[in-house]
Amino acid sequence: MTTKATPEQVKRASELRQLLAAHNRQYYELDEPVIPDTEYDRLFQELVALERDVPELAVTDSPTRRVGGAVGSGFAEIVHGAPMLSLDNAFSDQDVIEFDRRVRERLGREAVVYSAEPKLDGVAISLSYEHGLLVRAATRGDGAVGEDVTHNVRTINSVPLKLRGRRIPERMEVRGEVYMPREGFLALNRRAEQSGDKLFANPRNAAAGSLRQLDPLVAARRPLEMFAYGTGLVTGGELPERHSETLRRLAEWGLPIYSGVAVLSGADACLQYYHELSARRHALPFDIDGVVYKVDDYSGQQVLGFVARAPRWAIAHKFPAEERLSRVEAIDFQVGRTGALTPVARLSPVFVGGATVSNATLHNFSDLHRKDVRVGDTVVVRRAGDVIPEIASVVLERRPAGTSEVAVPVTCPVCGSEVVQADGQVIVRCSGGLVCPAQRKQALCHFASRRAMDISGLGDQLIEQLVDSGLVRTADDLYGLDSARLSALERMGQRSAEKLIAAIARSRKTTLARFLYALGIPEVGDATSRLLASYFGTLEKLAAASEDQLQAIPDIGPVMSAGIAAFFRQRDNRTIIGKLREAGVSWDDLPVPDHSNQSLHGQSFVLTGTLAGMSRDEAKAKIESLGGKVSSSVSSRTTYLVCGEDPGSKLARAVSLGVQVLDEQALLALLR
Ligand code: 9MJ
Repeated sequence: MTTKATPEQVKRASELRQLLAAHNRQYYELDEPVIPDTEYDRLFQELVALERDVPELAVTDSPTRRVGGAVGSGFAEIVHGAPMLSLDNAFSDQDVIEFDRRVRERLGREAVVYSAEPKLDGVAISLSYEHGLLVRAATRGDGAVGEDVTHNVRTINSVPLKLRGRRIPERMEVRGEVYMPREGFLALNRRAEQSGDKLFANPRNAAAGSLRQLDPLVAARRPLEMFAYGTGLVTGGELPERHSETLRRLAEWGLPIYSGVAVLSGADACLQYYHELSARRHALPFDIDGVVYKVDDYSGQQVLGFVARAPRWAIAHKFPAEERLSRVEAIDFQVGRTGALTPVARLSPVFVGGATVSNATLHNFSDLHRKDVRVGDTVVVRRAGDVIPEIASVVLERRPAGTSEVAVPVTCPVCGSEVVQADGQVIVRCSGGLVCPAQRKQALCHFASRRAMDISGLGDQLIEQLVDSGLVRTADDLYGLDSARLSALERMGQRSAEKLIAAIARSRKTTLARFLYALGIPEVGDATSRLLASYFGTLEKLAAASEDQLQAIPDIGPVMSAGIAAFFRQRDNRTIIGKLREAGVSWDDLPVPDHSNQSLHGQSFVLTGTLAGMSRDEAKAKIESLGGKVSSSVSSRTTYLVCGEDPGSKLARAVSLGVQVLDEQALLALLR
């Protein structure tokens, strides 16, 4: 029995059709989506469900029956030989298990073999080859008719203009995805930012925008790549009987095929592939948004056929969304260790990238103003991998009336000191220094952190309590704490107080490198701290070094030298260092290298494998202190390859180039 539509359902279906049509146009024709894909999917699924429940709502021009957008102006139309299908989505393991059950039932098989492939997040493309020559390239368009983008696709290096090998069909449509590797995308946006051009929201939009350039010279400068994942109409030749074999054949003919395609039996194996790839996705050089499972044998595919817009023999298993919509409830300013103010958006909690997010960074004020984020805005929140959640963009269409631009604060929100912005710099700083409790708290967190003084049990919350209660003002105060005063703090028992005191006591014995890092000298991270420690050997020598002397050290530039010299000139810093040493913080000084000896000047070293007596950083610092250079790859200009335990491929390369190889003993002899 079919139900009759209620007036509300009729109204909602019409709203959804209009919304989806508008978003389709933004996405496919203008390459400028305003909502995340998941939000689009949600609206789409809502319409699918409505039409399923009330079939009279499923009008023939519903967006649920179409693939993609219309053909944009400026491009010739190309009628696809076989329709370019879209894919149905699975959002959970359960969805995949049900897909597999449906497939098995329809095919009457106990188990089905699938091809599992990463789902590239790019632009679908159809390449027409005639007698092995590329004659046309078209976008998907509406699935039946696409846009002619041959002029641009010809500029993509990975697309063969001529196929090689045997048994190439006379006419063949190759289907695949044009994408932009992440690194190329970031470089493109960096250039756009420098020249004041519009930035692309993500690599997919950048790829789509590049393909739709009318001038192929523009497209040629864009770092586009292509992977092939199937075929359309094929005549005048035969393809194998299985999809996975076709992929292999396409690779033999010179088409780029993703190397991680797997042939798997059953849903469990598919899910395992999915979860493994999901964990590795951010290590790939390009964006993928899920995994595609396809029934591998064409006979099975034929039996299954397709419904409105997607085949029944394939499904796209999507990774959890990395972009979701939320509302900005407030914009606060966080004060960092060096006083830098960072705007932070407080959001209505949203589940994104596998976690609930209620704060998102806006990086700095120029980012905040470029994106023009305001309180009350609906925003796209992005959380990818381990990256801190950020606001990708504002959905301007949903901005409520009466909002205003966020102003740079004139005083520090924590200590009330004046806020300063150096000329031409994006960073806005609180001028309070040690007066500012926020800066002191951050400095203490850094001081106690694992790579600094490594005081276990001294975390953010406890530091907050210690500073607020007045027990600790600067790092040297930590060494004067006793368990009686500590246990007076809320949530602090006698035992944990004693444990903390013991951890603080243990941290007294440290290394010069750790101590330097713990001081939080502007621009000096842990690698630079190690370099400075091995170069100067003692704190006194470093503290007495002039800017010029510092700049003479390899890898230390003018900004860093100025920062280091200024740090040691400051009285407060010298006082705190003195008090820390009085409190018993100590380390063994290192032998001071003789920097007048530049015996390795002009020689280039590459290190491989593990050295027994020193770390790579130490070896690098020693070589550099004698005037030598250390680089990461072997070339004909390399003087020596230093080879430790378990060397990598660099050894073979050095041998083949005739580069002299040194073992650790030989290196030590040279350093002496
Ligand atoms: C992507 N986007 O990587 C398909 N796709 O197959 C793969 N897309 C597809 N297959 C049939 N790997 C229609 C679309």
